[in-house]
Amino acid sequence: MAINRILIANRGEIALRIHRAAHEMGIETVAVHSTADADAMHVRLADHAVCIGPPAAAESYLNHAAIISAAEVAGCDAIHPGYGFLSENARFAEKVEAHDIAWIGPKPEHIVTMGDKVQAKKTAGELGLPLVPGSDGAVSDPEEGRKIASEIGYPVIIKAASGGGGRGMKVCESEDKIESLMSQAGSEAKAAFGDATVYIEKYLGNPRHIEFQVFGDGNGNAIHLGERDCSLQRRHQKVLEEAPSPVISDEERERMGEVCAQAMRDMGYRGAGTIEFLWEDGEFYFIEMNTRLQVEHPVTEAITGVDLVREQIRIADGKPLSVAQKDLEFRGHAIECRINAEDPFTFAPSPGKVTYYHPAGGMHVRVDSGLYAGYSIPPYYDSMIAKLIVYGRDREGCIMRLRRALEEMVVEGVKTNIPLHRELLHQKDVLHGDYSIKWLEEWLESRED
Ligand code: MV4
Repeated sequence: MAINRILIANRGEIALRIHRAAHEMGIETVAVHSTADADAMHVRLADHAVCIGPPAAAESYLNHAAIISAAEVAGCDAIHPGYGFLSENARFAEKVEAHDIAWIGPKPEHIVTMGDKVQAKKTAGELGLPLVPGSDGAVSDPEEGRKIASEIGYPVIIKAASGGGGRGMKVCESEDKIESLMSQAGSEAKAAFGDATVYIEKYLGNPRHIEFQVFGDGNGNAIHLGERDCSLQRRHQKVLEEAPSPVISDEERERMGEVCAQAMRDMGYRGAGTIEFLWEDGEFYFIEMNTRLQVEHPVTEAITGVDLVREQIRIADGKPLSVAQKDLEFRGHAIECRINAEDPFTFAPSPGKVTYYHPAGGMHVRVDSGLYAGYSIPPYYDSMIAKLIVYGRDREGCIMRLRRALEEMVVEGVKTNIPLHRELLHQKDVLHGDYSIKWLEEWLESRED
């Protein structure tokens, strides 16, 4: 049973993050990589490395057979999928388990449920999570859509059941457009996801994106680790995340966190999960649940002291959660800046050779990155090259330290969004925690002139 060797089915900073947690537990690691990633830091540090295919992710990081064969050949007893790629692929998770390899992730059935947004919402409602008012499940004909929309009131939003991450959504302001927007949303969803199913919700005009981190042992024990505020985003890409949210009181956290934890107990949820809410005028509205470790998990680690990847591995190994809810304390404030290799004005990706690299350091400063001087950032994957995570006793102290860390950080040879983060951390609204999901895009537009 015990896990002795983990295959890391991912790349970049998260592959390194998983390697570090494994080695701290005395567990060996096997990196699988594409030909484009042969020189990656996590490949160098892993105990073994297996090249599984060409640069295109579909033929390497998404190649079930190549990854499972590598696990068999290298004698791995567990697979960690990281985020993205195969992390929320239930069929892959099932195959892994069918090969008697531990899947470091949720039960496949829960990945399936939460992957279908209509099912997810139904399940969340049954588990007592507050929902955005809307259709009770899928809406198939325009007549039904018109009826529901007039009941909840315009504006409404039409969403694809197989969507998520903002893809396939249409805002509808008035009844005369509902029919055409429903059919548009349906055909776009069919083209993008092979599933035309849509549902309808009240459109919230100016919400915050607040998500709760949860963890279950798969046997009915579960905890929450507080919330993260991820409202600062551009085109559904988060730019900066923080914990705790500047707008959530200790009482609200305890209340909503407990609702989330109880829901996970009732489900028998296993592993790491994130329950996403829109928050407006003091109310939470469930939108989706992510059945994976998230990019921004380190801000939760900073304020709780819990190593979330270690916890994932322990649970996959059949061990109990290492911390009880009553022993969890939320202390201080943490902010993460996602550092991307991109033009800070046009956002065009900027791959290429890193000629000089100086990460920030000092007290309470964490840089999760596989970057080094001489490394060539390949053009085939996500542009995120580092995460800068800073902790402070309070939000103001955290921001002052983060500004200092951003001053120190140097990446040469490629363009990065470090200048954007420096500017962002001087904006009055950001300093006051006064922002919604619309703030960043509006600020970027106003900055252009
Ligand atoms: C919404 C919404 C407003 N009202 N639902 C976008 C991603 C997907 N997870 C859900 N999304 C939204 N759902 C209702 N009823 C606005 C968004 C949304 C959004 C949500 C979170 C973070 C950033 C966002 C950016 C644009 C729209």
